[in-house]
Amino acid sequence: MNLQEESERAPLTRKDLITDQAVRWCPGCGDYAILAQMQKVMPELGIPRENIVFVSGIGCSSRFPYYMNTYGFHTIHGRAPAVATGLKLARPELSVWVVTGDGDSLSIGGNHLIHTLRRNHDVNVLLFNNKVYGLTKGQFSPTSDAGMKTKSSPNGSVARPFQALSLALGAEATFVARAVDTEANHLQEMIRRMAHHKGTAFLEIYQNCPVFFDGAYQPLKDRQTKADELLVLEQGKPLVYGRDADRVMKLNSRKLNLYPSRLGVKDDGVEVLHDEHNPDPTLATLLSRLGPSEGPTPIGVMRDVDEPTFEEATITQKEALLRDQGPGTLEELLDAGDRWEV
Ligand SMILES: Cc1ncc(C[n+]2csc(CCOP(=O)(O)OP(=O)(O)O)c2C)c(N)n1
Ligand code: SF4
Repeated sequence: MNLQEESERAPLTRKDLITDQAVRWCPGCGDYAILAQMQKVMPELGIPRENIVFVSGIGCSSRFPYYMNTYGFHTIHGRAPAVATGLKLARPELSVWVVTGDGDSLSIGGNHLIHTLRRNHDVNVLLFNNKVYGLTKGQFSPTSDAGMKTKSSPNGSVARPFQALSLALGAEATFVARAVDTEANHLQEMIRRMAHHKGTAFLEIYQNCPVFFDGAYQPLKDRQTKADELLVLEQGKPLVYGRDADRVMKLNSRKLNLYPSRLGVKDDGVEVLHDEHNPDPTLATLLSRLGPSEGPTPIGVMRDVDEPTFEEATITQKEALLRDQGPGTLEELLDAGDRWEV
């Protein structure tokens, strides 16, 4: 039975998406949890398997396409967005997913990522952020905390870390969200949401590398602390968090920042309602700047706005040119314009 017949016959199940490849991640790696949630959600989306493609760069996370029983490309370091966006332009009917690490996408691939986000290609980008280079054995990455000691920074990294979501919002990405590998239901919901978004959907997943930077996100995961450390964003709701749901992030309009306060307490700040559909990315950017020293860490959708995709714009332009000028030939194209002999 070929893939086409198979997809017409029965809806996909989680099992259909598991490959016969031995999974080569270390025991306890956060990548397993992300793979499991992807294999769970994908069948619900109702996309035929032959229309799904996972594209990765280089790194531990970039082994992902081997483990998804769909089409896939394991490409070169940092270049997954280039392959994925070319593929989507040539075959707009495909569901295209990029899997990348913090080193892969923010260091060598930084430029490719920025322009994918800026152009609003209709692809889904999953950034597994473990704050370290896993595959090459634990060097610091663009998201490593300042002062972090690694084999390549034995005296502590002196660089200021990148905030991946601020970068995405700076490029005015149309869908920007964050999840944590161990928050299974929330992660599933984020995968569903991004799959339904038209345009570049960017999801940063906090992923634990137990071998080279174990516990990078422990306060966000620990049962004792996570209610006070995580701010779960909900559309139209105030930025309330804490185990007693009595803390709130308020906007200080003088300093233009968000700061932790208590519900019911009167001070200089104002409570804001979260609006992921706000076309202005300013408030989403303030959220993306929060981290352990400023208050809780937001997870969920920071921005989800509707804008034309690069594919739509390109296809519309091509159709208009074909209507006005006809199909033309390669010879006509080569003979057109200025020519000179060297
Ligand atoms: C052109 C090139 N430069 C450098 C490397 C070495 N290299 C392989 S993976 C990697 C970083 C991977 O880190 P990250 O993207 O954070 O992924 P992880 O392994 O943590 O999932 C580097 C520098 C390479 N493979 N190719
Ligand atoms: S080195 Fe880290 S990121 Fe890579 S497979 Fe092992 S635990 Fe996972």
